[in-house]
Amino acid sequence: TGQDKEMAVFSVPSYACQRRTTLDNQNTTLTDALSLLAENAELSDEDGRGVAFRRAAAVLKALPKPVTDMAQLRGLPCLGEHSLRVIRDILENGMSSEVESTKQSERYKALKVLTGIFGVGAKTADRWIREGIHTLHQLRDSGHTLNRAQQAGVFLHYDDLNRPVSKADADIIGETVGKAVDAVLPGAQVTLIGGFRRGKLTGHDVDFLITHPEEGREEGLMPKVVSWLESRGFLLYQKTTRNSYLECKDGPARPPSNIDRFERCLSIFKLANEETGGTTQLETLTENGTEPAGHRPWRAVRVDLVVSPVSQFAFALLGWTGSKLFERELRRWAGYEKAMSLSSHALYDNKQSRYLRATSEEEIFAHLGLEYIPPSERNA
Ligand code: TTP
Ligand code: MN
Ligand code: MN
Ligand code: MN
Repeated sequence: TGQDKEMAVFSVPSYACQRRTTLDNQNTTLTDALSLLAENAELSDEDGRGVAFRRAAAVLKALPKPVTDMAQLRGLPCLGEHSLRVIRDILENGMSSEVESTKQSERYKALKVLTGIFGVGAKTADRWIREGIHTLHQLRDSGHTLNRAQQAGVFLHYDDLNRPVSKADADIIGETVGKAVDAVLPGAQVTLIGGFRRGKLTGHDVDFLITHPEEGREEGLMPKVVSWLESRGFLLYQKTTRNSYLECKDGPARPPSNIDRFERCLSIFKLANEETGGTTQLETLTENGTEPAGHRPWRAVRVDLVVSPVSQFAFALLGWTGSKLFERELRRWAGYEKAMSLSSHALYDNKQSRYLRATSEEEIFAHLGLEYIPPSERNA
């Protein structure tokens, strides 16, 4: 029919790492719905379902135009029965009852509130919910002993840490981190990674990768950077984990999981407010009784610092730029299509039984037989 001729037909490769996914998403209604179901599955310890919804959402993010008709989806990869049902509901009825009822459910709402606490993951949240704890008030009244991270997350900085961080804030923090690194190890380099490297305008945290052009000089760097920052009052919280890559049993060969072993620091930064002088916002008390942001000249921001030896820098850069699904798909591609194991430390070729070196992301894509995808197009 004439209508069919007008309708855009899409074609998309199977792996997200073969696609150019910019931030210009033409299907936000559909991808928001699928992402919510993914999040709910992940928070409910159903990772398989979570990944399936993430993959489906990623396919829609890669389409150049809004989907208007189910027929346009014919032949597209990664769209399972369940995801197609959600998409059909939204195209036909303007909404998916599954998404709406998930969003309204007490369990989902409680999971969101509790995992919004720094240091609280799905498992802890689930345990609390089964004890009837659904809100921050109930958590406080429960008498549970919280660890240091969770105390910072609940009592001190809940609202700040759940407010998006802007690129401008990320740049200011980047300058401070740069100063710290330069002071303790001249010549060391700081690179903005994570969502901001992909061009996002806001994020839930700010991520930095630190290295030094001379292999080995980066050893022991993190504690020095952290002391520099701490002594100048830039840190509200920090937990440093040392590099465990060389200690791991099998040696550096094929780290089995996607969890990397770099020296890293999870921190909460104290970011001074940009604006000149007095408070203009009129806030009273925040929902959870912490001091409102408008009454103090700073805000709390989550910052991740990672230190990599220069020999692993390209792998660390690629592994920490994201998106999370893009990373997962790169590893899946490497394993299934190339018989290689990719981590944030190295690329191992199982057929040749050897590591493949790389000093740039471009080289890693080439080793993997993939077209190079720049960070701004890794927003799967
Ligand atoms: P995140 O900071 O969690 O995500 P993001 O920066 O893409 O998004 P947001 O704006 O919400 O902050 O992680 C950044 C990248 O780091 C992501 O690709 C996964 C990777 N990463 C690891 O490799 N190891 C880890 O332990 C963590 C937490 C992240
Ligand atoms: Mn299903
Ligand atoms: Mn991030
Ligand atoms: Mn992070």
